[in-house]
Amino acid sequence: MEKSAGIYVAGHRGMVGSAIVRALEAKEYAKIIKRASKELDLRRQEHVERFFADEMPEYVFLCAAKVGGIIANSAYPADFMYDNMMIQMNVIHEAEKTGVKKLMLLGSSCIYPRMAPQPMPERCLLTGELEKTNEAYALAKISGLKYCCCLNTQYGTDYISVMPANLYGPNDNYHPQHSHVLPALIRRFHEAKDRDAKKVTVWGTGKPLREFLYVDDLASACIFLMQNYGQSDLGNETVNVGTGKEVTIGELAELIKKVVGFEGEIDFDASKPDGTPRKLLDVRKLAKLGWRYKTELEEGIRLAYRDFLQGAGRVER
Ligand code: GFB
Repeated sequence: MEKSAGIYVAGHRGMVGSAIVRALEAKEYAKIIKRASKELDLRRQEHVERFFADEMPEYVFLCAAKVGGIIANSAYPADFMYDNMMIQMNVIHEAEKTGVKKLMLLGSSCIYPRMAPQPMPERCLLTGELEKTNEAYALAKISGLKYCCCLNTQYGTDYISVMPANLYGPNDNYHPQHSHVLPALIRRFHEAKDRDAKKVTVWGTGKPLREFLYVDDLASACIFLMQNYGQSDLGNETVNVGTGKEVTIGELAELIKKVVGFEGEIDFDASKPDGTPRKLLDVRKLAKLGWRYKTELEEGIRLAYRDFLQGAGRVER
């Protein structure tokens, strides 16, 4: 990626897109193209067509997506499927039509089968049933990934995809019901501390295992891969991005409790879904290419809590 190239970051206001913009700016990329969703609705084909014809970006980071935690995914499967399918098909299709040199699609580790071997290598995609709570989102992401592969095969493009572990960090969504576990618990422990509450409720049994990646580390991996990885290197496969480490939800809750400074007890509400029991990414492919994460979980939670405190009052975008 040349420093003067036109680089479109789709979804630049979201947690991932904003981290990629920060990383590109730090590396002095001069022409970052951005559009807020109010200015450009990526679900509308003719709008996307016009935007690509006008701007002619050379590189695209496709971070725009409808995302959410386990309850949002289960409650709004139709929206998760429609919005993500439309955004991806429109953007990737127009990229190919207008000759974008390289495109990166951002997905998630939930695309792999619920009972995949652990840690999950890229090649276990489509070898088993998906986790029901996020099937719609996973199917949309798998379609986007496969559409990139189809274009690479048919038209010789170089469109790649990355599948990160559960992300967290600045600009996260702290909505009490719709967010992911880490920001949800930061908010819940913080509010409990403020109210001098005796207990905080954590959903599920606390036993599922999750791998968490600080979003600035993901952004660094994305720019690294955009520069050092092409679809032909690994035969059209996606690339996992994670730490290779996991914690139980119970352990995560204890860590957040410590960082926030809450002194009461933790209660588990087993009437809420646990979701997939485990989803640890096999990150050997990325390690072989020469990238490793920097931010350990406790340090990352401290940074995320600082972001939460700075944005107090902002709960959902
Ligand atoms: O973060 P989360 O919603 O995502 O939930 P998933 C992870 C685990 O944390 C589940 C538990 O076992 C939840 O039961 N949990 C405990 C909580 N307390 C809470 C809470 O207050 N809020 C939330 N949200 N969870 C999502 C997928 O799955 O992960 C998406 O639905 C996407 O498609 C995303 O892949 C990264 O890891 O279960």
